[in-house]
Amino acid sequence: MDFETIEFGIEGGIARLALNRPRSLNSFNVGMHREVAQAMDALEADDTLRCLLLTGRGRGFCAGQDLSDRAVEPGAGAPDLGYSLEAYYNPLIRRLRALPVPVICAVNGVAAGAGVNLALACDLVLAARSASFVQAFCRIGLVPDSGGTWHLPRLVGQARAMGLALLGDKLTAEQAAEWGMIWKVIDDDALEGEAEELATHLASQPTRGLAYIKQAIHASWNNNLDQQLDLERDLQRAAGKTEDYREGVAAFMEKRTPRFSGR
Ligand code: T3D
Repeated sequence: MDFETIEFGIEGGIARLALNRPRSLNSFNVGMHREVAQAMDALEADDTLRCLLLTGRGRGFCAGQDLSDRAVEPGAGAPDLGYSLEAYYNPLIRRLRALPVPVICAVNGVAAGAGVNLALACDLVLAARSASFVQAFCRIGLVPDSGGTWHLPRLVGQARAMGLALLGDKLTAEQAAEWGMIWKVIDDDALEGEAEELATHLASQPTRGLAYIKQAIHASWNNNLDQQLDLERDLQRAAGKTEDYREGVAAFMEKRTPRFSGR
C-alpha cells in the first residue's frame, strides 16, 4: 500500500503506523483520515497481528483537526463538525478500542485537540520527555472530542479533567504521567527504542489473553461488580481454551521460557 500522509507496515506481528504530515504537526485532513482508515482495515483483516505501535513523524505527535480546512469565508455556512466526528474521528477511536491486540502510542512531541484524545484511546501511552498535551478545543470554541470527555475524567479525575478542558493549558509529559494520564515518560532519544522494545515484548505474549484483559478493563467502566465478575468468568473460560494458556502452564511446570504463538 502506498500512502502520502502516514507510514504503515506490518512485520512479524507488529503493525507500525506513523502520522506523517509534519509541517502541520500531523494534524488530520480528510486524506489522512482516509489513509488511517485503510490501515485500520488492513489491521483488522490480519489474523497474525499481535501489537500496534502508533506514533508521529517530526516534532509533533498530532495537532488534531487541520484547521486550515476549517477557515470559513464571511457569510458562508458553518461546516458540519458533527459529520466530521461521525465519519472520521469516532470510528477511529472505536476501532482502536476494539482492536484485539495491545495498542501502544509513542507520543513523540506535542499532542493537541483530537491528537491528545487519540493517544488517550490507546492502551499504553509512552511520551517523550519534551512532549506535551493540550486540550486545545476550548481555545477555538469547541468541545473535547474523540472520547476526550470520557477518557479524561476517568484517567485524571473530574477536577483535573475540568481544568485541562476549560483552560486548554499545556500539560507536560511528566505531569501527565504523575497524574496517571499516560503510562510512562521516556527521554526523547530513547522513545523510539523503548516503544519498539515494548512492541516486540507484547508481540511475543499470549495475544488472545491480552485481548481479553483489554476487553475486561474497558468494560469495567460500564459494569457493576456482578456484571464484571460474570464477564471475568466468561473471558477466563475463553482464555483457558487458548493454546497459549496451555503453553504457559507447560512452560511453568517444565521451568522453561514459554513460546507463545498468539493462538
Ligand atoms: O473540525 C472537525 O472536524 C471537528 C473535530 C475537531 C478535532 C480537533 O482536534 S479541534 C482542535 C484542533 N487543534 C488545535 O486547535 C490545535 C492547534 N495548534 C496549536 O494550538 C499549536 O500549534 C500547538 C499547541 C499544537 C503547538 O504549538 P507550537 O507553538 O509548538 O507550534 P505552532 O507554531 O503553533 O505550529 C507549527 C506549525 O503547525 C504552524 O505552521 P507554520 O506557521 O509553521 O506554517 C501551525 O500553523 C501548524 N499547525 C499546528 N496545529 C495545526 C496546524 N495547522 C493546521 N491545523 C492544526 N491543528
